[in-house]
Amino acid sequence: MSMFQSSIAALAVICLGSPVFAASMVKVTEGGEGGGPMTLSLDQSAIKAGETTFLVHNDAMSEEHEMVLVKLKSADQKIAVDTAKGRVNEKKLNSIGEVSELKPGADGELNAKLAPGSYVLLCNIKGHYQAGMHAMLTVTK
Ligand SMILES: [Cu+2]
Repeated sequence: MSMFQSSIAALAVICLGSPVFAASMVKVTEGGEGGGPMTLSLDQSAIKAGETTFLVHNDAMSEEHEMVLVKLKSADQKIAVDTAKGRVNEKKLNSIGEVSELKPGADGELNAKLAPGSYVLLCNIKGHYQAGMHAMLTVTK
């Protein structure tokens, strides 16, 4: 193979790989210990529609966390918390997917193809939603 041919081959590989780079990536950081305030934060609050990768990190010292991705009917949809259970009722919500049972210090990943709209990311381990573990994400066209 000549130099010319091998550089064409290299270009072809780069072109095939380009859709991967077009996808959005959202970094999600979770934290907080049992009995205290807890956090779920995103590195960006608005992304474009399409393939999206959520990279989730549990920054807690001793607490397990999870991340559930929910599509809302509207940006102002209220999410009811069952206070006796300390959880939201996921069956009443449009759950797109989740990263479950992340050990302290662990990382997880969720891939989803997102349509434009409003989403909420939350941790639904008992008491965690109420302790602050939810964040809004807006997906635009
Ligand atoms: Cu949690």
